[in-house]
Amino acid sequence: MEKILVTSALPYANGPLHLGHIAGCYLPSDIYVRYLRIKGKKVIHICGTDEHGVPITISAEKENKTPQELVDYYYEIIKNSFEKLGISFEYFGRTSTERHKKLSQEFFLKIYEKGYIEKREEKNYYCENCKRFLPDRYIEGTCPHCGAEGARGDQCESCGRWLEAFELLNPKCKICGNTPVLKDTFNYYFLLPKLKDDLKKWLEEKENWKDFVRNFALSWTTEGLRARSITRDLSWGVPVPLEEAEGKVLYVWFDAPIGYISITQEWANKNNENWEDWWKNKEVKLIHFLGKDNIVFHAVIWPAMLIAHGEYILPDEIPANQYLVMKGGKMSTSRGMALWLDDFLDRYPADYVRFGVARVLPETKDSEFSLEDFERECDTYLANDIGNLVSRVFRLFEKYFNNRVPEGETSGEYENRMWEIINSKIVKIEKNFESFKFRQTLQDIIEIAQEVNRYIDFTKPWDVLKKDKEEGGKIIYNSLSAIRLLSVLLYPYLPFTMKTLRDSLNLGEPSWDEVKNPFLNEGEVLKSPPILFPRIRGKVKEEVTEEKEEEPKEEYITYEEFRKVKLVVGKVLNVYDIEGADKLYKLEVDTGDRVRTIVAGIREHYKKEELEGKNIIIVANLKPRKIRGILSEGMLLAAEDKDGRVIILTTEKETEPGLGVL
Ligand code: B3M
Ligand code: ZN
Repeated sequence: MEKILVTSALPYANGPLHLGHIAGCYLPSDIYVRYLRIKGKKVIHICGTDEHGVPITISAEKENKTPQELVDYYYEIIKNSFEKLGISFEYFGRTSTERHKKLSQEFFLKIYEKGYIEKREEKNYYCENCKRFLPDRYIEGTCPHCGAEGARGDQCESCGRWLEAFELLNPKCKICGNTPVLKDTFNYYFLLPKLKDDLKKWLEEKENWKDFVRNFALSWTTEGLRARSITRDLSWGVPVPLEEAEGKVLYVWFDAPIGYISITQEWANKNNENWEDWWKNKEVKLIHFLGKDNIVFHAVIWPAMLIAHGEYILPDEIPANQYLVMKGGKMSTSRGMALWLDDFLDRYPADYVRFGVARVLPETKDSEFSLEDFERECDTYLANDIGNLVSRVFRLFEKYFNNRVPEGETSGEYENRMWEIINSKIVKIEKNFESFKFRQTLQDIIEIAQEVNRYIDFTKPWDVLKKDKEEGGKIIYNSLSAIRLLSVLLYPYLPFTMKTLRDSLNLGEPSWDEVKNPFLNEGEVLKSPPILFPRIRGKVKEEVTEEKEEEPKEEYITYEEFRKVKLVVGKVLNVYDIEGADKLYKLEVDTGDRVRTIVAGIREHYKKEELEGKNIIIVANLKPRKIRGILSEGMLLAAEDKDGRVIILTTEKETEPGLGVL
């Protein structure tokens, strides 16, 4: 059986997670591994905290903790948040373990002995005020490539380039703001140019990678490939395993990816598995999920390390994502600017958060997260399209069949149509899951739910069941089976609610066989599920429909649909009677663009002079239609009170005709 080793970038244990992390890496990887498990693949999902390096020591200093205290603290926090969000790792480890230290040192020594690492004398920045060397992130300055301010001594977040501290323009000590001086020291350099040809060849084969990932990596093999320092004068980290190198540790980006292996070892050790069956097995597919600022390290440096080492497999896929931005910029822990995951999990159920983020996954370009869209989409798709579908079907199922699955033909005019549409979507969904297009996949799954709703709207089981139980049972049978299908397809996105739904269908872990054949067993007794997706905004619709259960469901329109309605202010110029129509007036209304004729049924309610000169609200883009031989070019808005009196809507203040209505 195909084995797939999936990793998610190891988050630094220096702060809580934000939605940018989730969108960039952890949600897509979790959707993917859940899909693979449904497909029956042998998969392990490995992650853990990255606990070394300057990001940790800087945060520790800021929070007045030792680095160890800091990573212990954030390891727990991060692990818990992932659990709450339902991110399913086979193992969530950390890089401060003995095992990790040992493996990283072995790795270093092996490629050192093979001649890929070289000691070099050099000058490093030293802060005379703080009396210390200033490795990478302890220095900030202007990026020499893109000119961004606040570029760090190891990388510029703006253009994503890996930097050396000495390249920065106008360098400053991050701790005290002094301009540092250069002082003699030595470091160990990873001789990347030696691996250039192998790397290039390996990358060129990756034709199906996302363009921005492959191109970014390839450009490195042509331009940016030079020897890089992989050690630091720092006391926190994995000590360089050479006597002459006392006081030096490995650069965090050297040891962090090795964490994927050491954490797999940890998992194997605890689960009686053999880690070498994964990392030294050419049959295994290795997939790294990460955000775009980590591409260089995973698509260039890490593969180079692996090639140099020689015993391990190389990544097959790097489905990196771009950034999720809030209005105003990229989220970033170090800049304290973010939508914090834990805040969201306090306010919304985990599946809502997963759904909201999945809708805006930055798969090919940066995407923006807006709270308003998030809430609206949860109500539109989760509460209406999916939640209400389940409740409307179960309501009838319970009432007419006492929850016992009726016999049901699966063919018929409407059934054929529905299943045909569903089946063609499934082909697309499967393909898109395989190629990491989780946003489109979710859209297609929603469209399946909408199709099932349409099927029910057309067939009207609430009417049919009153006259013909068998025919109505058929609609219920097909709808329930489609719901079962949805419970599998949505599982990667909404694991908590789909588990609840599947419990009520007497089903356990989902499997792709159910997608091929979703039909339920006749005679089986199911349980009615609770309301799966209460609305976030406004009243819970389920309560409303409960009362008038045999009515067709109240139709919601989306904001996009509503926006198509063009409402404008119109000024009534003249009002005429229409012969032979004692309820109608013909109005001439100035709508800014022109004078329109509108026929309206308000003659019994208004005198002509009450209307003339009034500002009223017109639906301006309603298709013109003839009423009593007169072409009416719009509709005026009015309210009706309980005695049947009609009251036209006007503007509160005098306005110009043609004003758009918000
Ligand atoms: N800790 C960077 C980050 O959290 C880094 C990833 C390591 S993956 C081996 O963005
Ligand atoms: Zn200083």
